[in-house]
Amino acid sequence: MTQLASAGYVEPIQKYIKAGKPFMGICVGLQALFEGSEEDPRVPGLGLIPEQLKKFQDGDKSVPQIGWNSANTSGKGKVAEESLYGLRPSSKYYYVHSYAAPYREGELEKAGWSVATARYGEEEFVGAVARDNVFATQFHPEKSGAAGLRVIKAFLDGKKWEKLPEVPSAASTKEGLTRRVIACLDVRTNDQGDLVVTKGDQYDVREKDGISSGGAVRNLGKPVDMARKYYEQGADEVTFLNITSFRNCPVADTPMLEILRRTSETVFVPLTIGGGIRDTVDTDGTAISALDIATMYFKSGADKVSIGSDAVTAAEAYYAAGKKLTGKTAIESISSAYGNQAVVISVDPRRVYVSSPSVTPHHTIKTSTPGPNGEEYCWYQCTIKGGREGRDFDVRQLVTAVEAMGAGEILLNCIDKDGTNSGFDLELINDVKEAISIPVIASSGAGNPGHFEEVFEKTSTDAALGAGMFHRQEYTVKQVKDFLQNKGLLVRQFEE
Ligand code: 1PR
Repeated sequence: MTQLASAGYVEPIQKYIKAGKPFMGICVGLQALFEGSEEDPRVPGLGLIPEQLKKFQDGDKSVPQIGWNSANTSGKGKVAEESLYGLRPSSKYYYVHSYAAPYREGELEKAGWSVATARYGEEEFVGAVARDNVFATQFHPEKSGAAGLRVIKAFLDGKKWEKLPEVPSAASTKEGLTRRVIACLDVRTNDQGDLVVTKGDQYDVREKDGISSGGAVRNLGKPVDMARKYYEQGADEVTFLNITSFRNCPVADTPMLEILRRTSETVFVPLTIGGGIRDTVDTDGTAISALDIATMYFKSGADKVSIGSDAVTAAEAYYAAGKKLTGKTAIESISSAYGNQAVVISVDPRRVYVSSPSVTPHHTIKTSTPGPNGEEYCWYQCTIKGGREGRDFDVRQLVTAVEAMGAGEILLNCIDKDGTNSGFDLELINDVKEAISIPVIASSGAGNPGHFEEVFEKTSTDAALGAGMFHRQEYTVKQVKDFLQNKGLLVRQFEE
C-alpha cells in the first residue's frame, strides 16, 4: 500500500473499482481491500472492507502459513452446489502469508460479500471474497495447479456462480493445511557442460568406479522435464538447487534462468531456486547484490530463493556484532523487498559426536543412534560450499539468527542422511522445530513413502522433501501422497 500510495495509484484504483470494472486481487491484493493491517497500522488500505487484518498466532503452528489449504464457500450464504469463480470445496489452493482476515460468521455477508474460508490451526480466515465487480483471493491461483487456473479462467470469463460438476464428499472437503511434499532437483553442469539433474550420496555426486568416487557427474535427467513430471505426479512444490554455483558467478548462469522460465510455463506450483544467492561481482567486474540476483530469479519464475553458504556467514557476523541487524545482508534485503516467505535458508549440517555436552560450547542433543565410539551426544555443525567446509557454528545458532533476520522458511538437509534411503533425521528436525516458529522442510534420507509418514507423525515438520527416491523412479510423488492419505493424513492430489 505504501508503494501504491507513493506512486499515486491509490485513487485511480479506487476510481476503477467504483466504475464497476472487473478487479481481481491476489494475496496482498486481497489484503489491500481491507481498512488496515496489524502488519503496519499506520498504513491505510483501500478500505472497501471495514476490517483489520491480523497476524496468525504462532503458539500452535508455524507462521507464515505456507502450503495448500481450502477455499470453501459452502455454508457461507451459498449452497455447496454452486461454485464461486470456479472454486471447489474439494480443491486445495496454495497460500503463503503471515497476516489474514479472521472470519466472523455473517459479518462480511451482511455487507454483500460472498466469502470462501479456510482454517489454519484453530483460526478460520478469509480465503477469497467477491462482491459485484471485485474478486480477491488470499491464495495464489497462479500457483495452485489446475484448481487455480480454473479460478483465473472463471474470473476472465466473468462466470461468478456456476453449478459444481458434482457434489463433493465430506472426506474430500476436509479443511486445513495439507501435508506438503516437495520434489528437489539438484542441478549442476556435467563434464560436457550441460545442466543436468544429479544426486549425491552424502553430497558426493560423482559415479563410483567400484573402489572410489571420482567418476563422471551422475546424470539423472533434464531439469525442465523432470520438474514437469513431478508436478504431474502431484508435487506441492519443486525446488532447484544449483549445487556448484559457489564456483561460478550466478549472473553468468543464464541456463538456470532459462530452466526457471521454461519450467514456469507448464508447472503451476511454487518454484524455489537455490545456489549462489549472495553479493557477488560479475565477470566484467560489476558488483551485483544478492537482491539483484534474487530479482532475476523471481522475474524468471521463481517464487522463493534459497540461501545456503551466505546465510551461515551472515549469521556468524550477526553474533559477532552482538546480535545486531545491519539491514544489509542478503536475507534482510531480499525479505524486506519480497517478504519473508520468499527467503528460504538451506541448511547443510553434519553430525559431530561428543561423549558429553560439557565438552563443547555447542547445543547438543542426546541421540538414539550413538557415534562410532559409542558417543551418546551430538551437535549439528553448519557447513558451507556444499558441505566442503565445516564451521565452528551449530544449527541452533544458525536457525535462530536467520529467523531474526527475516527468513521465512528452513530447508533442513542433513549430510549424514543425504542419499542413504534410511529415513529423515528426526532428532535434528525436532530440535530445530523446537527453536523457531517459521516453517521447516525436512530433507535428506527419504527412501520410501513410509519415511514421509514417519516424519509427519514423529515431528511437527511443515513439509518433507525427497530427491533420490523420485529420480531413481523407485516411487512417484503420487505413491507417497496415496500412502499418506491411506494413513489418514490430509494431502492434496493432482487435478487434471
Ligand atoms: O551455498 O547458497 O550456494 O547453495 C548451494 C546449495 O546447493 C545448498 O542448498 C546446498 O544444500 C546444495 N548443495 C551443494 N552441494 C550439494 C551436493 O549434493 N554436493 N546438494 C548440494 C544438497 C541436498 C538436498 C537433497 C536432499 C534429499 N542436496 O538438496 O536433495 O538431501 O536427498 P535424498 O532425498 O536423495 O536423500 P549456496
